[in-house]
Amino acid sequence: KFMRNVLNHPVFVAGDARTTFIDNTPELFEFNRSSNNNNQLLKYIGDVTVNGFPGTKHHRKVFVPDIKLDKNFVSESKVENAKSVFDNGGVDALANWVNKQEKVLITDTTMRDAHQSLFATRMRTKDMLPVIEKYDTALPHVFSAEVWGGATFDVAYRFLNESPWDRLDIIREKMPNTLLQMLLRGSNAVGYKNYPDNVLREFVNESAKHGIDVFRIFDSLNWTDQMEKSIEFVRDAGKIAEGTMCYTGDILTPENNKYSLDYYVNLAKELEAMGSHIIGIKDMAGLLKPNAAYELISTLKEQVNVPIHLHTHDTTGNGVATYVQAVRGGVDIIDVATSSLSGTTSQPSMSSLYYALEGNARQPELNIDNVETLNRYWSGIKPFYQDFMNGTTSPQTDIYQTEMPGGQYSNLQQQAKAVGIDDFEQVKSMYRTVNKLLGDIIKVTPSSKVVGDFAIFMIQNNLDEKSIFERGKTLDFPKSVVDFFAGDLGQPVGGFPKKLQELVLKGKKPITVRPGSLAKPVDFDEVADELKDKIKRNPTKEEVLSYILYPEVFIDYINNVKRFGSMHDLDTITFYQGMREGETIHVDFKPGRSIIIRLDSVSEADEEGNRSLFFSLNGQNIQIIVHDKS
Ligand code: 3PY
Ligand code: ZN
Repeated sequence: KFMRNVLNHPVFVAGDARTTFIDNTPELFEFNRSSNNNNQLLKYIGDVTVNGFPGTKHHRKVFVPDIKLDKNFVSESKVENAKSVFDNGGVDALANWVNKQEKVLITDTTMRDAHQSLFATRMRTKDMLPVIEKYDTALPHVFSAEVWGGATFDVAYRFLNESPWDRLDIIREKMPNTLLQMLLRGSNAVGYKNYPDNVLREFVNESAKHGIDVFRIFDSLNWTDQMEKSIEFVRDAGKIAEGTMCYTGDILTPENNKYSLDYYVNLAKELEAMGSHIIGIKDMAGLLKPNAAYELISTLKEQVNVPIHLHTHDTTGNGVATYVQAVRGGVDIIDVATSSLSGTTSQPSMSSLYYALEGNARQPELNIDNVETLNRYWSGIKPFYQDFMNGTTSPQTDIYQTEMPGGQYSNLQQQAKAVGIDDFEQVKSMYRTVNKLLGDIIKVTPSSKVVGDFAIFMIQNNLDEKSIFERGKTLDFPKSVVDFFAGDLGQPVGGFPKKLQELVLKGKKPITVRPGSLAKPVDFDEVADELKDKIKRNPTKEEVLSYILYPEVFIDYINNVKRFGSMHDLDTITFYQGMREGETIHVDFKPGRSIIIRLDSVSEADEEGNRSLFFSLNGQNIQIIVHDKS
């Protein structure tokens, strides 16, 4: 990669690569860290030390466990697995192969949904690396590893100072023998709003090029019109399209809701007819009860021909029981996470499931010792992320009533606190009321945000299901609620509640067609020019896409990289918490090459609010000045 970067560099191409080339483009020569890189890194450490990292506390003493993954692995030689079948025979061969497996296959969500659902997607690539390097030989029998998509894209840029594309490249390179899976929010891609079709196509193509094999495609209202294009684009890219239905309500009590067994069977058939290679079931809130799982899966297995892939969250505590029944019903693939990053709002535990199926012919094929070894590693890095944990430590059975997705449980709590609402019970109860007011909709990103924003708005304005109709005319509703009623998210099952829609839209006319069909295609060249102006160089295709999806977040990221350089090699404790006086850290930026940084002291702030941090870097004293924002 290094040689490619150098050889493609415009200066090199122009035949102008004298020694200043190295001085002017230090980022290409990382193996020889320049003092500029080191200064940038110290600036970053200084800034976090003085000003903290959003959402973290400054801990006095942090326990850093000694974690090594070098030993204790049973390496399995290359086996026939989902990836090899797909690479050799394509999608159809893979679907046949999955259908033929007696043992249930698993998807490991540890590096995507697990940390998204437990600690706000804050896991850094550095902490994944040791596992990524061992993965192919440690767990060769998994169907796939979910490693990308959902919130990881946004959070990588916004909080981790990482490019999500680079993360994917690293994973793809080190895990060539495992199917890589991503979560795609249908027409919302990895964002929160609709994008024009040509953006979606480009995004799918680039994701495929960077290594995604399986695209789990869902729509937050289960509106298939919104999934059709994504399925088509994934198929065109030669990859695996997993058209997915979000599960809500309870098929065991169909009289209470519109999401009946028939509803899901028809939806699955529609997704199959649209070209889904696999049907996904996304139980984002953990509402699928064990007997319902058996009913749903066994009926789907009779009614559709493609494999069934079940995803649940363990929020209600019944995840493994649900899986055991789904396995009995004939499910082909199920989603689990490493034990230490499983449970509650995350997926059920991989090893618990393994043992729950002891003596069952469908027990997944796993080297359980390797599973435990990897788990010890994950368990060791978990404390790094303690500040981002959502505080849920036990099953939340009230979710059966609120139907709130795992990922939202913690977010909404923060959102409510930020506007002074501490009573989360009140928020949960209002969430339920609002869902009824909206006509009982599917709740998952971004439709779940509509319900959450609306609930907070109701509490802030002292409204209930009656007074909203009396006072609604004079109120400005939250933007997400207006957009929802305007049809910008698509059409909910059974349509909009008309009275409320009129109240919210105040004369604005809602759309009833797919928003993407109205959106003007993006002119990529034009956007590239605009971006070039901002970043003062030619952007790559991926960068243009990132800018289209998250314009401000992306520019902030570029500015941060300019200011602080790459933080890839910095340990996670220092990344989030900076250093304490007297502390020494090692930054290993290449095997066998490291720098040693000690923070000797931090001065009081001067009149302008600046503090001096006295570091020693490989024995050399360096002073860094940081503005104290407090
Ligand atoms: C996402 O869209 O990020 C989700 O995980 C929804 O459940
Ligand atoms: Zn999920």
